[in-house]
Amino acid sequence: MGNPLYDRLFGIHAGKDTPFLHLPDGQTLTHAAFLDQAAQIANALNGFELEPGDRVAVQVEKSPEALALYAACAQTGLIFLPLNTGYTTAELSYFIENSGAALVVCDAAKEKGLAPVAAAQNARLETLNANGTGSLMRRALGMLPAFEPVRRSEDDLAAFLYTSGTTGRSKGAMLTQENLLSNAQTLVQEWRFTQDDVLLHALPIFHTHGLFVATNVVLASGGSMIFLPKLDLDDMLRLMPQATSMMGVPTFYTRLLGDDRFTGDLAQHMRLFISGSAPLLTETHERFQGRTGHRILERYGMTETNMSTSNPYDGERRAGTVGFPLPDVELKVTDPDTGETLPQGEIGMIEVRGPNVFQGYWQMPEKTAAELREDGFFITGDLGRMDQDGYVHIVGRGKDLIISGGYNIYPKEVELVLDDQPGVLESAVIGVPHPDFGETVLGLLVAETGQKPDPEAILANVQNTLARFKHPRKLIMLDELPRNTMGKVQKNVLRDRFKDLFTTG
Ligand code: MLC
Ligand code: AMP
Repeated sequence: MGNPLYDRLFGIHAGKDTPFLHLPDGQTLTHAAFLDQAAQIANALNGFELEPGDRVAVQVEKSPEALALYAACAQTGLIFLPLNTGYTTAELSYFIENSGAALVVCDAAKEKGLAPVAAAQNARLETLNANGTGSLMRRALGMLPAFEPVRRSEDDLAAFLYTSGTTGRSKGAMLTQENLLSNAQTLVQEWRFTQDDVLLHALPIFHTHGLFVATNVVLASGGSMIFLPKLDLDDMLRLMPQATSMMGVPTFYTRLLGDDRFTGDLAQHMRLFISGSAPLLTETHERFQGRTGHRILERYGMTETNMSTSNPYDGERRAGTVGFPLPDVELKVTDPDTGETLPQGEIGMIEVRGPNVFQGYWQMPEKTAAELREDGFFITGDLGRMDQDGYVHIVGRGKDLIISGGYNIYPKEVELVLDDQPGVLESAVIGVPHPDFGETVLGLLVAETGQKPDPEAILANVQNTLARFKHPRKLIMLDELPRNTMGKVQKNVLRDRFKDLFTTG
């Protein structure tokens, strides 16, 4: 039985002096050196007396050591729970408590704030900094670089990723080893990744895209990555000549196109550009092809399902579509009210089923039951249709969700914070088009009678509560919110009214 996740992604590279991580300073870490480091961390984790299945909540900057911690969790059977580096201590407290994390690993800068949270949870607290220092690595460095992986099966949980909820409470999506492995192996085939690939990796590694799509695909294929801490155009342009492939959210592509140094010549040798996590505008797709000759391959997925569809590697990559369901993934478009499958071509709710689909939300049986049908189909909340050639089009969202630069923001969570601000009677938070982030957050406020809330002061107030990427880019006062006859706020009216706020003038 072994430990399929560890064996098939990491163990297959044991002893190989092949490159795995190319760092921006020119250093290269081999597979063998990376696995040695992972084994040392696994030995350190082993000394913390954790049990397989325990959650390890990790909020650290992107670094080789952070990735080695992921490998070490796989090796020790611990559940890896990565968290956005932008989350505030208030947000982190929820994830740590809700998951019942037994170990919290954070940057030293966050240690003081998190100490009481970890203590309340009886969780151990260790640090890991961007440069690979910290208490965890101090301990790991004294350990043997070998560790016998803990036995696990494909049905065992490997990771929790928290996804925000429509009610404002985040939900921990439980992913098994099989969920991750099956998807990685499918994508290697579909996108023709091999050991000769060098992926330009500038995504964060706390989300599905950067971790389970990009990293797992590279691991499963035996290729290497140019591992950049974040999207930095200077680094990207400097290092692209050494890459064969790139994955990014649409903002990566609009930023590249916005830079004159990004020429067709620079991209000529590249094999593949992939986009996902948010809609890629047809206009971006066409401009990219005009500049480079490459047609970006767009795919669709989510935290709960990993990847579900992809445009073809060979064959037409159709702009404005997310391609076909992946092998082993069933996709249907249903009537959102009845759940009945609709005829091909009609717009409805996208539902998916397959080995990629998660097991449910941690300790939230009602929410799981509401979204994951007994027959295994997951109700994605995305509205779409399948055209006559089988290409899936995402046409909107049935869920009240904003996607800004590939990060998801649930308006309810922001509204709850705005409603609490002095002088505010009520608020509505919507997503409006934005040239850089695709969509951005706009807050509309109604004042209590006789009050004059100060938008600047409110924006300053939300700093400690909400991660920066969730902050409204602007707050606008309204006399009242538009409502329908049922009293429900008509967000479509607001979205229409403010749609040009950031894109013109
Ligand atoms: C950073 N900021 C953002 C932001 N990213 N604000 C809104 N939306 C975002 N996405 C904040 C910064 O804190 C900063 O605050 C200000 O906005 C401007 O920062 P920046 O320097 O322009 O941002 P940058 O660091 O360049 O980051 C932008 C980005 C990054 C788009 C490169 O957000 C990114 O890498 N996004 C990828 C997200 C991702 O991996 N999503 C996949 C989810 S998985 P200040 O204080 O300076 O104003 C998924 C499933 C699937 O969806 O299908 O893949
Ligand atoms: P997350 O919860 O962060 O995993 O975000 C998943 C959501 O991102 C999906 O439910 C979609 O709404 C959106 N998404 C991902 N890929 C695409 C895409 N290619 N086009 C449009 N939306 C996408």
